[in-house]
Amino acid sequence: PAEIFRKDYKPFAWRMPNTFLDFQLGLDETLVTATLEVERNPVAEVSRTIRLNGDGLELVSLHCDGADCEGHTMDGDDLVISLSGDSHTLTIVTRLAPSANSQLMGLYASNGMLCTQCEAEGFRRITFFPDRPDVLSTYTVRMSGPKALFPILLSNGNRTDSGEEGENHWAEWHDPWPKPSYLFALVAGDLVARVDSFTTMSGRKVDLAVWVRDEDLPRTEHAMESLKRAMTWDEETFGREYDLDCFNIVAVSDFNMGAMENKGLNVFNTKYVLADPETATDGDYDGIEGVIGHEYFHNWSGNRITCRDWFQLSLKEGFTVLRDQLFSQDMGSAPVKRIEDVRVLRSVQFPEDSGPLAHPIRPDSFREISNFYTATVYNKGAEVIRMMRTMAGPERFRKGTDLYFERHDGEAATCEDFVSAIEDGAGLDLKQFRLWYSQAGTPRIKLDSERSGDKLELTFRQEVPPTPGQDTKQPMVIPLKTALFDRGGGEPAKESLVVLDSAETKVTIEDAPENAVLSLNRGFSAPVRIERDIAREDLAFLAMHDDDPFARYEAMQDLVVGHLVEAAGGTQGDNSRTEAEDAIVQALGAILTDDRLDDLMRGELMLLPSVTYLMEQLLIADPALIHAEREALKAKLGASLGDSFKALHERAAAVPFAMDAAAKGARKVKSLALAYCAAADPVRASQMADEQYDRADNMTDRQGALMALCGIDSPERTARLLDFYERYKGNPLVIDKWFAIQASSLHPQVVEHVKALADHPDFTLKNPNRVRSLYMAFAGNPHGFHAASGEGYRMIADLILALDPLNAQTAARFVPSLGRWRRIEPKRAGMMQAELQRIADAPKLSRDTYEQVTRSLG
Ligand code: HT7
Ligand code: ZN
Repeated sequence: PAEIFRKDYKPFAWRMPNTFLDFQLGLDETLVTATLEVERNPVAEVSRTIRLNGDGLELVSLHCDGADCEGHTMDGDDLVISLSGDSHTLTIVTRLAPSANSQLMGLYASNGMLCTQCEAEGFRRITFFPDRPDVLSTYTVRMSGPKALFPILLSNGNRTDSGEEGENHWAEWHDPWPKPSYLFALVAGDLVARVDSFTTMSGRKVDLAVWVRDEDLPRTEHAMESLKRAMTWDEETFGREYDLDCFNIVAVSDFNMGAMENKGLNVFNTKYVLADPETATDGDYDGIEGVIGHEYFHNWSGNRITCRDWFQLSLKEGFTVLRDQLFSQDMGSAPVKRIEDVRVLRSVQFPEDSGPLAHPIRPDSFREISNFYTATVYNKGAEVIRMMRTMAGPERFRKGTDLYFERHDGEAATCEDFVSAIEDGAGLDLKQFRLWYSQAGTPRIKLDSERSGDKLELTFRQEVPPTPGQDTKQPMVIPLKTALFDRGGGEPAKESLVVLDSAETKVTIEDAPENAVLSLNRGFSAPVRIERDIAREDLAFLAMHDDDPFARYEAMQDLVVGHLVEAAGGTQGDNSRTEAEDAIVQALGAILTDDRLDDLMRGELMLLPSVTYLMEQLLIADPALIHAEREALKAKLGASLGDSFKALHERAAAVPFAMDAAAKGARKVKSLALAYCAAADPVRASQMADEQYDRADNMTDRQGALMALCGIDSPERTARLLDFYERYKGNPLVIDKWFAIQASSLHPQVVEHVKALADHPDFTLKNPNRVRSLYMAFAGNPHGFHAASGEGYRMIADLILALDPLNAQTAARFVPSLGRWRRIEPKRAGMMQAELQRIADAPKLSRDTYEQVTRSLG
C-alpha cells in the first residue's frame, strides 16, 4: 500500500455544495442513491476528471446530469469520471450489505439496528465521494424502511419531514452546517430515548436525547446529566454555544472506538453511555462524563472548524482532549484528574514515543490513517496545547482560542493555523515551540545543581532522542514549573516558571536555603523525562510535604521507581535494599494516616508505578524480574503496614454509598488497601475480599473484591467468579468486566485461563468490546503476556491473524504490544520478533496490520 505524505497536499479540484442521500434501508441490503452537485474549485488546479473514493462498493448505476455517464473508469476502488463543464449533477446508486460488514466502518448492523461510522475513511464504504476532510458539503438525507424493524430514523442536523408508506416509513433530515463526509451519520433501529432540553446562553432551546435499547433506558441518567454539564461548561469556559435545534446521542454495542462526534448525532460505544451503581464503577462514571464532554466539545473543535487533511488530526483531537481534561478537572478533583492523565500519558504515550511506532503529533506520512489515532496525536497533542496555556496563563490562552474560533469558523484548518491564532491572540512567540509539532520523541532533561555560598546554580541539559526517520533533533521550548522548599522549615516555597529553550540552560537561585529541595515539573507542566540525582530523604520529604499534589505523587513514584529499577537491575546491595524499602514504608505509612489528604488523593499516592512504566526506565528490561520485584515490594508494604491497611479498609467500609468525592475516595482506598493485604497475607485477604464482595451495594466495591480474589488460588475465587457471571449474565458490559478481571489477574495459571475464556460461549471476535476485554487486558498483564514460554506472545499473534480479516482496525491495535521487542531482554525479544514475522508472512494482511507490523519489525 502506498505511503501518503503531508507535503503533497493539494486542494481538491471540485467543490460539492449540496449532497442528497437517499437510503432504502434493510439489514441485509441497503440501496443508496447519492445526488451530488459538483462545481469547479476556483482555487485548485483545473482537472477534467473527478476522483470519487470508494472502498469495496457495488456500483448499481451512474448518471451525469440525468444521462448515462459514458466517461468513467474504476481506478482500484475509486471511481474516476470525466467532466467537461464547470458544474454537474452526478447520481450514483450503490448497494450495501450492512449485516455482512464486520469491519464496523461505513454502514453496519449492530444488535438489530443500522448505524454508521465514517471517520476517518468510512464514508467511501457507503457511496462514491471525495472522502477527505477538506471537502465540505451541505447534506440532506432521506431514509425509508420497515417501521417494525426501524421505528426510529436519525441523521445529522434537524428532522425536516417524515411520513408513512404502508409497512414502511421515512424521514428527511437536513444539516444546515456544511461538513466533511467523515461527520455524516445515520441510525435506524428500535430505540427509546431519555429526553431533556438545554437553553443556550443566547436563549435558544435545544432538544436533547440519549437513544438506547429499551432495557437500557434506566442507565442513561448520568450520560444526560454529563451532556448538560458539558454544554454549560463550554459556554462558560470557551464561550462556545451549541448551534442546532437538537442534539442526539445513540449508544451501540459494536463499535471500534469510544464514540464519534458526527454533527448533531453522536454515536457512542454503550460503554460510554450506560451506567448505574450496580453495574458501573466510579471509573466508568468518570469515563462517561469525559467522553460525553469530549464528543460534545468537538462540535466546535472538529466540526465547526475541521481538519484540512488527516495529518492535522491533532488539531481537533489534541485540542479536544485538552478541553475534556479541563472539563473533568473542573467537575471533580482537579489534582487527581491531572495525575490520572499523566499516568495514561506515561504508560501509553511515552512507550510509543520511544519505540518503532514513534511519530510527531503531526505525522509526515502514513499508509493507513486509522493507525494514527494514537496516544501521541491525542494525549501528547493535548499536552502540547496545555504547555501553550501554561506559558500564556488561562486568560491570555482564552484570547488565543477565541481568535482561533473566530478566524477559522467554517474552515478546514491546519495545526499551523491554530498555533498562529494562539500566538496572535495570547501574545506569545511560538516560533521555536512549533518543534513540538514536527519532532517525535520524549525530551530528556538532565539537571545538575551546584551550590556556591548562598547561591544554587542549576544546569538543565535537554536532549531529544532519535526516533524512526529523525536522527537528529533541535532543542525544544520546555516550560518547567519549579519551587524551592526549605527542609529546615523556612519560608513556604514560591512557584516560578523556568522556560528551557536551548541544549543547556543555567538558572541561578540567590539566597537558597541550605537544606533546599527543588520541586520540579510541578503539575507536569511539560511532557518530558527528568533525570537528576536527588537524595532519598529529599524525595521522601517532597512525598510528604510538597504543596503541589502532582509533585507529591511524583516524589512518591520516584522513590519507588528508584528502588525497583535498582532492584530489578541487580545493582542494589542488601543494605541499600533495606534502606530503600524502609524509606518507602515510612512515606506510605505517613500517607495512609495523613488527615490533610482526601481519600481520592490518598488513593493516588498509594499506587505503585506500573510494570510498563518501570520497564520504560530501563534500556533493556526483564519484565519478569520487574514484576517479581514490584510484587515483593507490595508484599513487604502489605506486611509492614498491615494494621494501617486493615484500619483504612475498615474505616472506608463504614462509609455508606454515595456519589460524592468522599464516598468515591473511600471506595478507592478500600480496594487498594485490600490489594496490599492480599499481597502480604492472601488467606486473610481472601476473607476480607469475600466479605467486601458480599456486602457490596455497588460495582466499584464488587469489582475491587473480585480483582483481589482473582489473583489468589483459593476456593473463594471460583465461587465468586461463578456468582459474578450468574448475577450479570444478561449485561454485556458487565460480562466484559468478568473477562477482563480474569485476563489481568496475577493468578499463576492466567495463560490457561485466557485460553479457556476464548472458548467460552460468550466470547466472540465480532464484538470489539469483548475482544478488548479479554485480549487487551491480557496484553497489558505483564505476568501473562510475558510468560517465559512465549505463549502470551503466540496468543496475541494468533488473535491478530484471526481478527485481521474480520476487523482490521481492532486487530492492528494489538500490534504495538509485540512491537516493544527491542527494549526487552534477548530471549523474550527473539520470541516477540518471531511472532511479528509470522504475522508479516501471512498471505493476506489488511493495510492496517501490514503497516503496524512492518514498522514494528523496522
Ligand atoms: N473522532 C473519533 C474517532 C473515531 C474513529 C476513528 C477511526 C475508526 C473508528 C472511529 N470511531 C471514532 C473519536 C474521537 O476522538 O472523538
Ligand atoms: Zn476526539
